[in-house]
Order: sequence, then C-alpha cells, then structure tokens
Amino acid sequence: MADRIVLSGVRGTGHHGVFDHEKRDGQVFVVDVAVEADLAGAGATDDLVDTVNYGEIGAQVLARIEGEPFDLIEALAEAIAGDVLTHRLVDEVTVTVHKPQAPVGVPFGDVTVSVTRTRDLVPVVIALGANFGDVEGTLFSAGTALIGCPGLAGVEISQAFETEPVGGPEQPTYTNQVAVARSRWSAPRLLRALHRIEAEHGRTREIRWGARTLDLDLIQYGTPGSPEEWLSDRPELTLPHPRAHERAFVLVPWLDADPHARLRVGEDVVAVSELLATVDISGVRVSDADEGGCCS
Ligand code: A4P
Ligand code: MG
Repeated sequence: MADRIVLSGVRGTGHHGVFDHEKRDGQVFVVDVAVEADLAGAGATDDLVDTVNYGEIGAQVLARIEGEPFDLIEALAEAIAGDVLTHRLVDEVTVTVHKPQAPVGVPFGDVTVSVTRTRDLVPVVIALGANFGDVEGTLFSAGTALIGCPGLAGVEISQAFETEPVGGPEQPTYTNQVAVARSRWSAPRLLRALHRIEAEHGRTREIRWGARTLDLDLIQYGTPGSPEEWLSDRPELTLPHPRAHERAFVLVPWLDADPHARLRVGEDVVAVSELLATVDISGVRVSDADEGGCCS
C-alpha cells in the first residue's frame, strides 16, 4: 500500500457550469485531493523538500476553482489532477470535485466527480552488478524482480558481461548488466524498491565497493533535458549516477540494452557510444553464460 496525503474540503466560489446563470452568478465548489507519493524520505529527514507540500496543492486547487470557468466539473477535476502531477514526488492523484449547489432539478445532497490520474511513464536506467555467491542465479532472479516490479514497465535487460573489479579491495570478477525501463514511480520510490530487491537477495552493506551479492544502481531517471529528468546531488540519491560516465561496466551493457542511449555529464548530454570511446573497455567481455554478440 502506497503512502498517501489527503487534503479534503478545499472550498471556493467558481463560475463553472453549462448554464449562463452559473457562469454569471458563480457557486460553491468543494475539492478533495488524495495524493500517492513515497513519504519514507520525509519520515526519515523531517524535511519539507522530501514531501509534497499540501499548502501548495491547496493553493493550486483554489486557483482552479476561482479561475477560468469550465462547463464541466470533469474538466475542472482533470485540470487539478494535471496541476498536482507536476509535483515530482506524486505518482498518482485522485481528485473529487463536489458541486453541492448544482442545478440538478430535484432535491439532492451533493454531486461529485472523481478522477484518478497517474504520472506519465518516465524512462529509467538501472545497473545490476554481482560478484559474490550464485552470481548467475542472483542476476536472473533480480532481472525477474525488475520485470515484476509494479512501478516499472517495458523492462529490457542487456546481456551479462564479465568485468574486472573497479576500486575497492581485492575481489572476484563482477558480472554486470543494465536494465532500461519506464517508471511509474518517483526516483526515491524506485530507489527504495531497488534496495528492497537487493535485500531480498541477501545484500548487506559492510565494505563500500566491496564484493556483493547484488548491487542495483539507478543510473538515470528521465530523458536528459526533459521536464521529468531527476537531477540531484544528495548523497542518498545522486542523479545521474556520478560515476556512470567513466565506468565501462555500466556503459557497455547499457549500449547493449539501448544503442541510442544518452547520458548527462555535467552540462552536456553525450551519446553512450561516444563515452565508450573515452573509457578502457579491455576488462569487459560478454559473460560465458550469455550467447552471441561482443562488446570489444
Ligand atoms: N545512492 C546515491 N545515489 C544512488 C544511485 N543513483 N543509485 C546511495 C543507487 N544508490 C545511490 O550505495 C551507497 C549509497 O548510495 C546508498 O545508501 C544509496 O542510497 P550502496 O549500493 O550501498 O554501496 P556501493 O554500491 O558500495 O556504493 P556505490 O557508491 O553505489 O558504488 P558503485 O559506484 O556502485 O560501485 N566494478 C565492477 N567491475 N563492477 C561493478 O558493478 N561496482 C562497484 C560499486 C565497484 N566496482 C565495480 C562494480
Ligand atoms: Mg550501489
């Protein structure tokens, strides 16, 4: 069950309606908004930037109630839902518009219209890595978990590549893959789901860059330059992933999954195929477990 914020009974006078007298005289509209968003971050940090500010939502709702008149409360509800979905943590919103003084022609208590809308799917890139335990089985199972993740659609996973370890203590060869997908969830919610999948595969965090049963990194969220692109330099979620552009073990599988892949590097957006020309790919080869194709 997802986290929710509910703001109910936002009230104002508007001029929405099909009849001339409604447009002229106005009447009371009442709006309830229920937002689905990941609130675990806010629960941990106690910081307003990690949640959806219900004050801002209330102001948007009132502006719509008092603003440009619509004929139908369906259209008013749709417009409010669109406004609320511009908040980047919001995954889904249900807007209910009440029109208690509507010209219904019979005695009645209330008339309401409810619409539920979700964010547009956002392209995402996830890197998988493992070098401890049953590596092949873990990566297969993690790929299956990504495909089954309710927050993801259209998951496509690259071939597996064996890669020499980069950084960290002496450790076994890695197997790396990259999944490209589209996300229904905000970046923090998606990262939380990735951490859950890691934990289900026995991942513990003791030595940074040390051997691991499974590492799932969110490399990029949103097409670079698009309004959905998630840029963050916060330690708990840095996007795009700060080291992806210099790591053959990410770039090679990513290009395999998406030949048109592009990554933001600072102010620039660079084709992954171009980035590959700038890194050493000698330690990367198609895994014996995978057939066909080669990167080098
Ligand atoms: N975090 C911040 N941003 C992100 C993000 N975009 N994606 C936070 C995922 N996590 C992100 O991660 C440490 C913290 O980073 C988390 O709390 C998370 O909220 P971690 O997975 O616990 O630790 P880690 O993986 O050891 O650290 P890090 O910095 O993610 O390491 P890297 O950069 O992933 O490097 N060599 C080969 N050949 N193949 C590999 O896969 N992997 C690493 C790990 C080193 N060398 C490797 C490979
Ligand atoms: Mg990691």
